[in-house]
Amino acid sequence: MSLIATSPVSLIDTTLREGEQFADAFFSREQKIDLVRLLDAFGVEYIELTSPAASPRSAADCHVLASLGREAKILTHIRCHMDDARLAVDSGVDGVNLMFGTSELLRRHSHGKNLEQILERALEVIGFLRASGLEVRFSSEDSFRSDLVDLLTLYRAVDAAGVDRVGVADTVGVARPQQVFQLVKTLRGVVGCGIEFHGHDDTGCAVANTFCALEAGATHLDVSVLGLGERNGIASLEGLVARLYAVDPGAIRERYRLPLLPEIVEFVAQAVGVQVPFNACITGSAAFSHRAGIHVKALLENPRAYEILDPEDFGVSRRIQIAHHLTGWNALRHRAGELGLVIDDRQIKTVTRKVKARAGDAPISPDEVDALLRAESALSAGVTLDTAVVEGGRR
Ligand code: HCA
Ligand code: CU
Repeated sequence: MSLIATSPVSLIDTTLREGEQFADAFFSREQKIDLVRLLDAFGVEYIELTSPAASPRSAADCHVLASLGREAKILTHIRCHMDDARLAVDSGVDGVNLMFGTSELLRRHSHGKNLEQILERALEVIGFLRASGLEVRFSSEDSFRSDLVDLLTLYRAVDAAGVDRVGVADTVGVARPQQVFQLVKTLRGVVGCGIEFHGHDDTGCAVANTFCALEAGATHLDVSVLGLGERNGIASLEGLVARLYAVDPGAIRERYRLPLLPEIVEFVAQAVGVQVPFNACITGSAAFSHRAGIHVKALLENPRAYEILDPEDFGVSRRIQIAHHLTGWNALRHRAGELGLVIDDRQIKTVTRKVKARAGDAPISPDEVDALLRAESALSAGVTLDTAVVEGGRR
């Protein structure tokens, strides 16, 4: 049994909280509703929203989104403060993600509180939220630059106070996968509640760090569509889904409606006015594009040779490039088959030589390659291309 099949991992999509903090993001109420519906249909277990304390608009949207029929639980992300907690309860959400800055830097420059004061405040807010019947998570902002003893003291105390989970946040994207593994593993031995991980991508480690947290015993993983968030964001939904699928495709196919993923990514990209990056996992334009002759030869015999993810599971197609000087004859034979052409291997090799020669000097288009294949095929039928076209036209 894989890690994923046996562990009760939940995805917390925070596109509508962390993602709202992305430089160019603006979500209208209608877009928020559509996105909650899409994410819910996809099957994420939780959706996190901006705090109702952030603005009148956030408060109003929180009410509306929490009242939608859905399977996913709705969380709101608030400061560890009674005023914010009251607003969260009033908004009708299922749970609250609380956070407090614990690093020396944040204590000094943000809220100015010491450990005792942080704990006192946390216990008051946690008690209130639990009494109101909400799911509660307590997280320490900037966990990796916080004192380990302070951190564990705090987590132990909030665990004893009955939180559903504690959160580890790599707020500045400084953590390395092994560090994440070690901290979460240590924490796993200290608290009995769930463990959430939230990782920023400043150094390109967000998905790896998030996956390492899972391997070390985390139960809840934060993601956002396209990885949107402060600065260059956090682990992306599509990246983490790819990562999990690579471990256990069956379990992930069963748990999530994978063909919805490209639609969700495109929807969010349009909403915030960005292009889906060409190299985004699963959804980027080049994610299933194959070029080199050696790759294509093996791929055509067995796609698994060069694909760890099956594009069909995500409702997308693989693209075999035929118009490049790296193109091999297997790709062209495959293309001829798609075009329904009668053409033998010797002729395919002739076309391959022509493609390599022409495409070595300047880019050529797939249409030009198709035309070369058609012309060669027409030769074998004993007619010139012009006649073939005319005869085709008469049919
Ligand atoms: C931030 C806060 C946060 C919180 C994460 C969490 C972070 O916007 O700075 O509550 O788990 O990265 O620390 O997103
Ligand atoms: Cu964050």
